[in-house]
Amino acid sequence: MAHGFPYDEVDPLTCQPVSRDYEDINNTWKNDAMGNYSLTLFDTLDAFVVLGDRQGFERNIQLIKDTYQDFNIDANIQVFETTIRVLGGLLSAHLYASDERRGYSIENYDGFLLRLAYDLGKRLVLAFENKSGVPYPRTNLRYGPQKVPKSLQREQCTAGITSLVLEFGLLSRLTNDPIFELVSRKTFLNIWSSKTVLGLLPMSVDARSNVFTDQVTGVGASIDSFYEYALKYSILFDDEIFNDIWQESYKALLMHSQNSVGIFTNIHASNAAAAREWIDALGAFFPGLLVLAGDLKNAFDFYTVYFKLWNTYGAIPERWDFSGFRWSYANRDSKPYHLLDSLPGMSREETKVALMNDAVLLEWYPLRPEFIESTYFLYRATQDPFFLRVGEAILRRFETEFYAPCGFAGIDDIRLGTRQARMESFVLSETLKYLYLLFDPENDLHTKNGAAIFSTEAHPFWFDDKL
Ligand code: DMJ
Ligand code: CA
Repeated sequence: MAHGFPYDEVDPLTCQPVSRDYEDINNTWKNDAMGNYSLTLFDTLDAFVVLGDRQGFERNIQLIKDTYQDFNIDANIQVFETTIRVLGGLLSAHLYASDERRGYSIENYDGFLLRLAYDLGKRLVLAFENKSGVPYPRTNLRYGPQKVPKSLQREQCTAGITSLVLEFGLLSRLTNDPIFELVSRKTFLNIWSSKTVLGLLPMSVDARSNVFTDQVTGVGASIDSFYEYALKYSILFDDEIFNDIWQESYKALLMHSQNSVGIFTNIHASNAAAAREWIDALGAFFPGLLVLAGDLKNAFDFYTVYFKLWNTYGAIPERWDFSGFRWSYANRDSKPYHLLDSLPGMSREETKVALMNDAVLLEWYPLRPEFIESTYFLYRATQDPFFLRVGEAILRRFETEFYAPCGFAGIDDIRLGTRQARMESFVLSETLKYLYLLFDPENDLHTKNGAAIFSTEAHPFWFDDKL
């Protein structure tokens, strides 16, 4: 806050504020979550609650009140990112500020966070005014989606289309304005109705024509939160249709995508043919979701693969090629370090080189939360101290390698250890939140909250008719 506010982020290495300039914000796809709207602060409001810092919570809410009357900002933003980070942050903070049962309600709170969320929602919902039937990936907060260059409005993905439904659903129910839930739910159900005979959805979509651009599917980038929000929407709003979608789609994954060591691998959605033998850092959320679904065995099997990656790299590579490796679960319980055997015909040394040079397909690690998130959920479900030790190893890396003068810096190339001049908002909103909660069994969120569900950006949501 000292160095970054009111900008979106702070450069953890130089302590300079980071924002996209006007040119950048209107033309490029990089740094898509930014919007010149104090991104990190909105994304982090409920983290103060998690830390038990009531004063910080109130102080920053007041700061937002003094700074933001609306989102009338000339910025081309990414609809999914703004929804999960800013709208989600606002909704969660509003719930805490207004609900006396959770212990963080604010005296004389006038509901302005919800009004701000409503203002943002009305701007975001314009993205659905696309005659193709799927939302535009981007919109301009002041002028609407038509202002965004057409070249940036083509590439959509299944996650981007379907995972607005939790935040939009909650916004509708809290404001009594049905439009948000109506359009996002309808779009979710529409795309689900175009699933293949195997019960799977491809993940790349052309937003102009609403056709899938290829048949590849998996559980990581571009489709991850489709699965997540099918299940979480069904739980938050007690919705049977969404529960059926979760059940059916997960069954299809188990049947066609899971390989013999528990990896959910990429396949063709129409015929289950193998495709692209890699997993990505985003897919590491899936074990945590399986905990919520009550499938601990498959959660642990898939988790173990990511655990091995963490042990090898001290990070999770953004994308990692597992073809050619021989896996063994023989010593899983006693020696989880030895899960990945050497490559056939290779010495230990050669294996090391292969792991470093060949297997890493995308080499960065921006301190993403997913592996930590699954560690947290597995610990909550099993109370197995193994997960605390994993958490400790992660924590040590934050205290040393990732530590920076103004926050924590991601890694540009995990093979070289070069640092990123970047701390994305999810580092505070998710990564450190899950890490903190892992070591805080008495946290209000565990003891006082009753049933709260984490959004895909780790914002606690709950809903009942009393709100
Ligand atoms: C976050 O914005 C969310 O967790 C999202 O679901 C995936 N990408 C980042 C974290 O990796
Ligand atoms: Ca997520």
